[in-house]
Formats: sequence, structure tokens, C-alpha cells
Amino acid sequence: RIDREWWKEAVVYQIYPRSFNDSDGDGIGDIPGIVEKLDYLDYLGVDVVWLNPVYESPEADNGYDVSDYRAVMDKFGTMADWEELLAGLHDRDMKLIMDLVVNHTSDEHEWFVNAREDPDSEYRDYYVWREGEAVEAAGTGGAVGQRPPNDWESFFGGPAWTYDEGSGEWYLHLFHEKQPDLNWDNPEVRTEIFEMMEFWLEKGIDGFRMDVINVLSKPEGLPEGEDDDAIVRGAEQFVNGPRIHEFLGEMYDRVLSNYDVMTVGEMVDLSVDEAKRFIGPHGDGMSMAFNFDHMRLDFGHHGRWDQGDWSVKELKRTLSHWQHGLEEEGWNSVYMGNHDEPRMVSRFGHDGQFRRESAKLLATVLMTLQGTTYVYQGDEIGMTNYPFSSLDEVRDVDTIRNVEVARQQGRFADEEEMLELVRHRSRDNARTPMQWTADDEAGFTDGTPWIPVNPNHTRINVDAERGDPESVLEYYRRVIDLRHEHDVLVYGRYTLHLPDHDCLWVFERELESSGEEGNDERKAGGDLDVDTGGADVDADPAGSADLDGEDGGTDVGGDDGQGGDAERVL
Ligand code: ISL
Repeated sequence: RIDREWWKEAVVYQIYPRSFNDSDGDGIGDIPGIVEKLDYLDYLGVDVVWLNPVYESPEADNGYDVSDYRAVMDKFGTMADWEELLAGLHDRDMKLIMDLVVNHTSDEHEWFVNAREDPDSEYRDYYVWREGEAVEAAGTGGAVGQRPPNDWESFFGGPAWTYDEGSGEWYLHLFHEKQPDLNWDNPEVRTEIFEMMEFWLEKGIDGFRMDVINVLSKPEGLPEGEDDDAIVRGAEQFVNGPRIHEFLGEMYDRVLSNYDVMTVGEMVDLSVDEAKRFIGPHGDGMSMAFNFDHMRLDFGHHGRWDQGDWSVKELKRTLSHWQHGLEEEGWNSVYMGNHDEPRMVSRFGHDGQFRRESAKLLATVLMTLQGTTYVYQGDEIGMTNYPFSSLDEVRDVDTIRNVEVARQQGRFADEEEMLELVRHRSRDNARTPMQWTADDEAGFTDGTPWIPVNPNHTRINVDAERGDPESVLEYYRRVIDLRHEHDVLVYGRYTLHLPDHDCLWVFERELESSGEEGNDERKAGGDLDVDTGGADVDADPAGSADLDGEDGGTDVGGDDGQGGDAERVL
């Protein structure tokens, strides 16, 4: 029996508002700009929009440093604009999920401003403050200095602690120093966050994408890092920390369980077994999680800021591991790129001669695996990495900091080697403006964009793709439709064939008919040609050749000529 949920059947489209569409010519995308493109989203056929943070923020980390959770950032528009966006999506039968960034706030949030100014304030304990350790500062003739309270590192490079002159204590920040970590052990903090979530849920949103949600709980005593292979020093101490399930369980009981919403937790360093403690029947009520295993395949010896090789075999092994792992329990989030990763066609495909083909192939992977599918803006037209020729073109703090760390470690033979890494790894590859047209600035803005537009926008843009049956965009539309038409693509069991083959990734999806009344369109056959041995994946003859590709193997629907009542895809 199919355990149906609307969010399992959804195709989610991720919008990075800064880079989507600028309506007022200030060079920064905005909410009215998104509203202008609602018909485009409708045409694409997606069901849910995940909006990256649009809250008030000084933007040390492009909105992941929130200074007011209940206000929309001026540059992005007003609350009225946001309400228009929500209504516009709902009118078109689409849903909206918001980014929930609650591991940290901005240091300009009033809680932190109070906490820093007045150590006796009730807000002090909203954050994590500790005294440093006294040390003999080398070469200073015996003067005593201080080292941070422990050796944890920030994800953006350098120590996870910043010293506060005023109070003589240090505060914890797993990310930028302008992103102090909240103290989730404090019940007041939890209540504040839960009330804030209710504020947005009462406005009618349909769920949350939860930023780094599995690092909220820090162990008592904040022990030093022990694992030399950890993603950052100390990670094994705060990833899935001691009270994490208690906190998320409380969030579910007090808030989320009262609404019909979807939640997707972004979880660093997550394994299949750990995932089941967050999602599924034995979890904390969360719908699904983003894991990073396939995003780490191309890490090098020094981790993320080092380029390694990946292979198709490893990719299919990794994704198959998650497909099987969450088959009975839990639910996958299927994604191959987002605002923190390089462009998927450049990373897992080919962004030169075979760009179109590989973008379509990757779209096929996204739409035919089990799980909820996520499409990052621009991937639907096969946007590529940016050809950085100087660090001046980089805006991202993560890139700038980590390049600096690698430079200090003497890891670059020359500038070109550094730029080569940036061209592969920088988050800014995915943050260049959406390419709407071949015009100046790709039709993104009438002004000067906050980050350069990819020069290939003259070739790769929505205008050029729209209506061209060979285009990546039209392919996305068809394959999204196909997924919507066939339960087997959403719920069907996944079986991998030829696991050891170096370049073929062959898998099967299979679903027994649910046998429910009035559900005929979900059963086998439907309006599809049945098992004619090849180009029968699309009822629309004009489109079928394209979906099928050149190997003629795809086959959706049918009783397989054996009289069974099942849907099957190979
Ligand atoms: O891109 C990375 C930087 O090292 C990732 O490790 C990333 O920081 C991690 O995936 C968490 O990402 C999320 O939280 C960050 C924010 O910068 C990212 O944009 C967000 O997706 C801090 O809020």
C-alpha cells in the first residue's frame, strides 16, 4: 500500500532570490521579480518553491545571517510583496516553503546586540559564551594571551570562536563571526524560535527547509575535537549532538504537528542510519533530509577545498545506498545542486560540447529516483559554472575564507591553481544571475548585477530554450510531467542493475498496483503506449524521441506483457 503524501509527489524548485530576477534595477533580485516569473514556474510544472532566506539581514552570508526573523529585507521588498508571492503561488496550485535558519542569528539581531552589550542581560544566555584559555604567548617575553575555549573550527575556515573585548569572553560561531550560534539548551531560545515558526505558518506557508538543523545541540563542556578526519575540527562533537532529537521532537510536538506541512532538514555529515532517527516512523517528525554523501565524492585529500576525482560507479553506489536505505523507512530528497554547490552540469556532466545531453541525462536521474525532487534555479536550462579569472569576481565569504586558509597552508603552486579550484568549487558558480535572455545582464536586471552574469548567457537562456523541442528546458517540462503522471516514478521500488559497471547506471523502478478504487489513472498503462520496446515514454509523439535519448531503453508503464498489474520502468 502506498503511503501517499503530497510532498512525496512534489517537484521542488529552489529560488535564490538575490540572483533570480531584479524588478527595480538595483542589481539584486527581489520578491516582485519572483512574482513576475510565477507564470514561468507554472509553465515549468513545479509544485513547490523553496525560497532561500529573505529575512532582514546585514548579509554577511547572503541572508543566512538573520537580524529579524519576522521582517522581509528591504532590498527584497516588503511583507506585502511576500504575501503577493504566497497568494500567487497558491492561486497556481503551487506551495511555498521558507528557509529556517536557527542554528545562528546575525550578530546584528537584537538578541545578540543585547547579549554583547550587557553580560547580565537575559539575552546573554541565548548564545554560547565561554572564557578562553590563558596561554603564554610565544615571543612576547612571557606575556599571557588567550586561546579560544576549544579547538573547533568554523565551516568557513579559522576558529569557531571570536573574542569579545567588552566582556573578555568568547562566543561560538560554527560559520561566520557575524553568525553567532544560538544556545538551544536555553528553553527561552526554543520558545522564541517556535513562536517565530508559528508566525510564518499562520501566514499560510507550506513548510520549511531547515538550515544545518542537525548541529543545534552542543555537548556539555564543549569538548575538543577528536576526529582528525572530521569535516571541520570538532564536527563529531556537535553533529547530531546529545539533545538534537529532544529539540526537534519538541519542535514537532509544539509547532509542526499542528500543520500539514513539509520539512526538509539540511543535515551535515548524515548517514542512512542516523537519517532514520530524524525522519520516518522512528524519527522526529521531519519529512526528509538533505544528505551530502554524493556532494563529497569529488573532495580531495584536504577535503572540500581540494579537488578530487569522482566516478559514475561511486555516484551510483552512493545514491543507490540512500535509495535502498530509505526504501522501507524515511524518504529521500533527490538533488544534485543548490546554492552551496557548483553547477551540476559542470560537476557531474559535461558543460562543453555535450552540455545539453548531459543536462538532460541529469534531469532524468533527478526525476526517476525515489524521493522528492529538487531543481535548483537555472539547472532547468543547463546553466554552467562561471569562468572565474580573478578573485575579484567572487562574492562568497566561504570561498574567500577557505582560499585564504589553503593559501596559508601553501597548497597552491600559483594563482592559476587557486582559480582552477574556485572554478570547480566556489558556491558563486551557482549564484550568478538567472539567464532569462541573451540581452545585456541576461535580462536579470536593468542595473549592474551584484555578481557578474555568466558570459555564456548569450547562448544559454530561457528565451532561447523556450519552445525549442530539443532544449533542456522543454526536456525538464516533459520529464516533470512524466513523473507527475506515474506513481512508479515516485513510489516505485528501486533496483540497481550492473552495480559494478564503470559507466552504465541501470536501475529499475517497480510498483504493484495499489488496487484502490477510483485510482485508475495511477495504475499501469494509462494513456501510454505499452511496452512497444523503446520510444514509448511520452504520449506526445513530438516529445517522445527526446525523452528516450539515443539508447532507446526507457520504458514506462504497461503490464510488461505478462498480465501483471504493475508499473515498471527500466
Ligand atoms: O557550503 C558550505 C560551506 O562550507 C557548506 O558546508 C555549507 O556551509 C553547509 O552546507 C551549510 O549550509 C547552509 O548554512 C550555511 C549557509 O552559508 C549556506 O548557504 C546554507 O545552505 C550557514 O547558514
